[in-house]
Amino acid sequence: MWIKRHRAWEPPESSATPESAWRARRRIIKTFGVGAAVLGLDTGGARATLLGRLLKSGTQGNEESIVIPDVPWNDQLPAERNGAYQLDRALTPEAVNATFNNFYEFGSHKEIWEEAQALELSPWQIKIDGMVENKITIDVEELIRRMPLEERLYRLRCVEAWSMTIPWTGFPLAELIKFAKPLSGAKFLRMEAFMDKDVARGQTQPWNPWPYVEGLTLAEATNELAFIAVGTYGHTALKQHGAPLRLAVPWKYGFKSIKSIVRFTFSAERPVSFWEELQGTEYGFWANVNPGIPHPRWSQAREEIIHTGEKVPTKLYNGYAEQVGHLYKNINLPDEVLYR
Ligand SMILES: Nc1nc2c(c(=O)[nH]1)N[C@H]1C(S)=C(S)[C@@H](COP(=O)(O)O)O[C@H]1N2
Ligand SMILES: [Mo]
Repeated sequence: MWIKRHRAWEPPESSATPESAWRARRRIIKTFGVGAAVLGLDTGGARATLLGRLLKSGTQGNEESIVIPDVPWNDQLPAERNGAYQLDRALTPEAVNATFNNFYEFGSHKEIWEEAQALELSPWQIKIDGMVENKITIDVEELIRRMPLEERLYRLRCVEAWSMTIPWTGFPLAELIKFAKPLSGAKFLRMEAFMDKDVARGQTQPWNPWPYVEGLTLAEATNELAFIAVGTYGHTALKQHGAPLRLAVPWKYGFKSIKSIVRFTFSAERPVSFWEELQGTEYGFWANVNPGIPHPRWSQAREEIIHTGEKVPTKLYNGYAEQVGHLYKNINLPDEVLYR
């Protein structure tokens, strides 16, 4: 039986069924008149079919969701593609990616693109602070103009066992770190998203530890794969993808890739991330993709490629072991900590 009562304190991402599945299921029940009691006895197989149906029905895309923000740095894009990052599958159509998002500031379901349009991108200040030489508050436009932009094709694997592929435009996080000049004692980078209850209704939910926070070790943050995206599909990033600045760390579960960042803080202490604070045993600080380490309540062995309905085996580090595997060789932590 896969139906699980949603408790008010519990974030949707910690439930085996994403919020949108509940809504889709209610639609299915309405359409076909199937009683909840009958569905309550569903087997795992029926669950997979139902989730598959949701992923397909919820991911046909909507061209209207592609609203390119009108910002002064639009002239910086597109940028040349860095061919070093190849995909083993097709790019997800933009209308699909732009319609199916996780961005809890705007709601705990997937269809937040319209709400997210309320985000004001300009002016947008970025604060760099903590253990750095160059403590600074800088306009995002100035920062983007200073950074070397390129395009990269990355996979994204959500902990909810679906995946997509996205062409990001942006710059290596290592470039921002070079600009900040961390002091020798700095070991971690904490990133914080915007906070504005008037714009983001999700932030009025008192049970969530707003603002959204994420963190990396400096070794991870300076790895070549760690990328700050300012664009998607060759233009300025859509608001629903986390404009104006969003992290892309494709070897980690999607929740690590924090959207709409306003602050980078360097520290000696490990920061506590948003999901870790909510449910640390299920969504930890490390969150490296590993098909062999299940989430406490479901398997991570496979993933559904959204829009295609195709289910494929998940790869260690989401297929990026060559770039990041060495980072974890000498870390003496249990697998349930490093990969969850
Ligand atoms: N600020 C913020 N960043 C966030 C989230 C969020 O709710 N708020 N959700 C995360 C999760 S769970 C995922 S899977 C990805 C989804 O990115 P996408 O919507 O661009 O595909 O964003 C991540 N970054
Ligand atoms: Mo996610």
